[in-house]
Amino acid sequence: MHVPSVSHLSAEDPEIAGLVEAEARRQYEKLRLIASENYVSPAVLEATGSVLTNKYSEGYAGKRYYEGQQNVDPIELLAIRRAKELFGAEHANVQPYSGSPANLAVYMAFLEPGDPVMGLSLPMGGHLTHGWSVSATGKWFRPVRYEVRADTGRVDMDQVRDLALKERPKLIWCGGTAIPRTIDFPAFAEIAREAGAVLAADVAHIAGLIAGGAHPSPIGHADVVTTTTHKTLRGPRGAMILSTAEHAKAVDKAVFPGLQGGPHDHTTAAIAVALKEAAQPDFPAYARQIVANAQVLAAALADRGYDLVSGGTDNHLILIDLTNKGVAGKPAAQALDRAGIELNYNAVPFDPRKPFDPSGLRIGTAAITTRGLGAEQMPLVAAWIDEVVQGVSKQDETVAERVAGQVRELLASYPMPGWAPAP
Ligand code: DSN
Repeated sequence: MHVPSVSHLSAEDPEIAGLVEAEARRQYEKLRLIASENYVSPAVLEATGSVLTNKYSEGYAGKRYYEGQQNVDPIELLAIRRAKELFGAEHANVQPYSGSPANLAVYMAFLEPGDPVMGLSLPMGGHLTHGWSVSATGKWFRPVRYEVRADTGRVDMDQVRDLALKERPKLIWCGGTAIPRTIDFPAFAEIAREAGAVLAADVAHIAGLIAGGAHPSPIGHADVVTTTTHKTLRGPRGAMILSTAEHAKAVDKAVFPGLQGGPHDHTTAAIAVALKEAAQPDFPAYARQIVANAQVLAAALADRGYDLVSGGTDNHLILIDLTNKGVAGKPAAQALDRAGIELNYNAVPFDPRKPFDPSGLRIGTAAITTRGLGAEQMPLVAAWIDEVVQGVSKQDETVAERVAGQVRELLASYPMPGWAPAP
C-alpha cells in the first residue's frame, strides 16, 4: 500500500513505481540516522506532488513575468508570512531551490567576485559553499577558513576573531554540516561587527530545533540566515533565506533574477505546509526530543568507548572518530547500512585520512524521532552500532544480517509518515 496512492504511476511506469515502492520500504525498514534527513508528513508529500508543478511564476507576488498567478501568489505569500512568524524574521525569501543556491544568493547579494569570505573549514564541519576550494564559492571568492580547537572540538572563537580582523572578510559564515555543539550567534555577530563583515548564519541542520526552541536563534544577530527546509524542519527539499528588512531587496534580487528562474511552486506550497506544522504546539516537544535522543545516544556510545568529537552533543548531531576502534568510517558506514542502520561516513577535525575514506561517522536523530523512537530505545541503537563496528574489525559478516532483522522488528512498531506495508 502506498500512501498517497501511486496507482497512475504503477500503471504508466511500473519500473519507476517499483523503485519508488522499494525506496518507501527501505525507509520503513531502516534506522535512518543521516543527520540531514527526515520523514515529511503526508500533507507535505501531497503538496509536493500537486499540480503546482505545472506552473511558471518567475518574479515575486504581484510582479510576475507570467499570467495565471491567482493561486500561486497567495501560496507564496502564505509561505513567506509563516516563515517570518515562525522565526521572527523581518524578511523571508522562499524561492531558493536548495541550500547551495540559497548560499550562492548570499554571495550574489553582498560580494563581488574575488572578495574575501570566511567560513568553517569543510573537514571541521563547515559546508562546501562556505568557501571550500572545490566549490564555486572557493574558486570565485577568496576563502579564509577558521577551524575547531583540537582540545575541545569546538569552534575556535579566538581564531575567528583574529582571522576576521586580519583578513577583513566581507562575509562571515557561521553554521555547517557537522557541528554537534550550539552555535554562538551573539559572539559571531560581535566579531562580524568589529570586522565590518556581513554575518550569514547557515542553519540548515538546526532550523527545526530553532523553530522548536531547542537551539538559540540567529535572528537579531545575523544579517542573513539561510536554511534548507528538509532537515530538522521536516519540510520538502527546498530552502529559504531570512534577513533583516534592510537586506530584503538585495536578497530578493540575488535569488531572482540574479541566480534562478521560476520558483518551484509545488515546493513553495509544501514549505508553507511544513512551516504551519512547525508552528503547532507539539513541534517544540518534537525538537526537544530530537536533542534528548541525540544526547542519550551520545552518552551510550561514549560508555562503549566511542570517541565523540567535542565529547557529546547539544543538538541532533553526533560525530564519532573511529580511530581508537581501528576501523575507518567508510567500511563501518557500509556495514551499518547492511545492518539496517543508515548514516554517512564523515571527516573528523584534523582527519589524517582522505575525505572519501575518512575516520568518522556522522549520526543524526531527527528522522528516528519523527518515527516515534524515544530515549529508551537509544541504548539499544548504540549497542547495535557497536556490534556492527566490532563485526567490521573482526571481519564477521554475520553481524549485519542479524542486526538488520532486529532493526526491522523494532521499526515495525513505529509507523512511517506517508507509507505503510501492505496488511
Ligand atoms: N548534504 C547536506 C548534509 O548532509 O549535511 C549538506 O549539504
